[in-house]
Formats: sequence, C-alpha cells, structure tokens
Amino acid sequence: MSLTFDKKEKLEAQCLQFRKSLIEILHRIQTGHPGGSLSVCEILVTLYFDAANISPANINDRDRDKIVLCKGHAAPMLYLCLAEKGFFPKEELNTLRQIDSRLQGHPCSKDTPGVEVSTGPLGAGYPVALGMAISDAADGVNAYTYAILGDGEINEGVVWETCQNASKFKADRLITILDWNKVQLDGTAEEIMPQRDIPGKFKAFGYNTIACDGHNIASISAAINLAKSCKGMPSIILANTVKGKGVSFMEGKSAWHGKAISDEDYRIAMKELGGVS
Ligand SMILES: Cc1ncc(C[n+]2csc(CCOP(=O)(O)OP(=O)(O)O)c2C)c(N)n1
Ligand SMILES: [Mg+2]
Repeated sequence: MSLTFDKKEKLEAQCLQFRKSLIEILHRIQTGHPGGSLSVCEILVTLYFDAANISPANINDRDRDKIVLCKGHAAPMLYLCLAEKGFFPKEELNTLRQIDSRLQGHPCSKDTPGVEVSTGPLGAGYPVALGMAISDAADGVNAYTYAILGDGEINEGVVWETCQNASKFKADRLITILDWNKVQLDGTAEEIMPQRDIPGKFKAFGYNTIACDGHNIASISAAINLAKSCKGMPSIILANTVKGKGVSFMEGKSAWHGKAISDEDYRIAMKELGGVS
C-alpha cells in the first residue's frame, strides 16, 4: 500500500519527536549510542508505524510480521518505537541502561516486551532473522521478517553465510534493510575496511537490491513495497543514511557513535531540533 500524504507527515513528526526524546534521554543518562540511533530513525518508524503488521495486540500471533534490529546498539531508537506502540510504559524509557532495567544498552528478547531477538554482537541477529523467515515460509505463515543491518556489521562473515542461505532457500519473505551511513565505531567504512561494491556483492549472493533515501519515509515505504513484490529471492534495501542525522555536529562523525552528550551539546542539539516539546 502506498503512503498517504497525511500518514507521511505524521510519521515525519514522529521522527522529530523521537530525535528530541533520544537526545534528552541520552543526555540525562550520560551514555548510549546517539549516532546509529539517529541514523535508523526513519527506517524503524516506517516499519513500526506503517509497513509492518506488529503490535502488542498481535505479538503472540504466528502470522504477524517480525522486526529484528541486528545493529543492536541502536536500541534507544527501538525502545522509543516500542514504547510508542504500547509494549511498555513510556516512563520506563527513563530507566535506559540502568541496573535492573528491562531497557539495557542492547535489546534483550527475554526481558523486554516487543524485542524479537537479543542483539548486540554484530552479525548475530541476521541468521536468526533468516531462520524466522524460513520457518514462517515452511509453515505457510503469511508474514514478513524485516532485518536491519549496519554497514560496519556487514564486515562480519556470518552476514555473508546468511546471505548464501537466504538465496538458497529463496527467502523472499526476508526483507533486509541496510542502514548505509558509511560510518562505523571509530572511523568511516572506507577507513576501517574498504567494502567496495556493496550492491554488487549482494547481487552476487543472489539478492534483489533496491536503493532508497533512508531518511525519506516515502522512499523507504516505496522500497519496502518493491521488496514485497519480488518473488523467489531475498531483497535488500540499501538505505542511504547519515550517521547522527538531525543534529549537525553529530552528522557523519564516528566520534558520536557512542559518546556522552554534554550540557552544551544538549543545548545546541535541542535548539536545532526545535526545542523541548
Ligand atoms: C561482533 C562485534 N564486534 C564489535 C562490536 C563493537 N561495535 C559495536 S557497534 C560497532 C560499529 C558498527 O557500525 P555500523 O554497523 O556501521 O553501525 P551504525 O553506523 O549504524 O551505528 C562496533 C564495531 C560488536 N558489537 N560486535
Ligand atoms: Mg554505519
């Protein structure tokens, strides 16, 4: 289904609100991962609030969609989505990364309602997502599994083992989205490990590749629709993104992968985002 103008505007407003909440929470707790959370914002919002059939009401249903945030360090943005969906009270967001909180630095499926797979070790979530998609297909379940990878994450060998299998098993119900911000933990992707032709590599592994603007809700939504229409092979959406998107001094900077937000940084960031609301 294509996105209506009203829905697109609503989701854009949601993204801005999440960016503000993220900066507020991470400033308060003086820890966490702003860069990769800001980068994946529109991808998660499009999935949770439009494309994917998933909610607290259907979480125990076999035929609902699944969302696996493989790049688990972006957990704060995932938690904002889950709280907004009603998986847990929004007040709980204030306990992020505290001892005994259900909202740890990386998502835990055992403790946190709505978290599909525990992730954090890069690459480890992807084969699990594929297994879910294959198992759904084998059981005739009418559902999609969405897996979100980071570009640093795809340096993990297990990602490519998963690709081989996704291709072999014609996993057309696995829709992978690459948060392609070209920046990793302490440098650019190019500096850390030249990755060469990423679309060409996925194509060589038997994937249908689709490009989109990962900060444009309509572009992400259209890419998901294209992926859904592709049969007999897995699809990957190469979502062009900017690490730290929305806060000028964080954009494209690996330093903001996981850095505490000072009072001054907080003041500037919130001003740029339009102030506390
Ligand atoms: C197996 C493994 N190695 C190293 C790390 C440490 N680490 C956490 S995030 C990260 C960089 C990830 O970069 P990317 O996938 O591009 O994420 P994003 O830019 O979207 O934040 C690294 C090296 C880890 N979590 N798991
Ligand atoms: Mg990256």
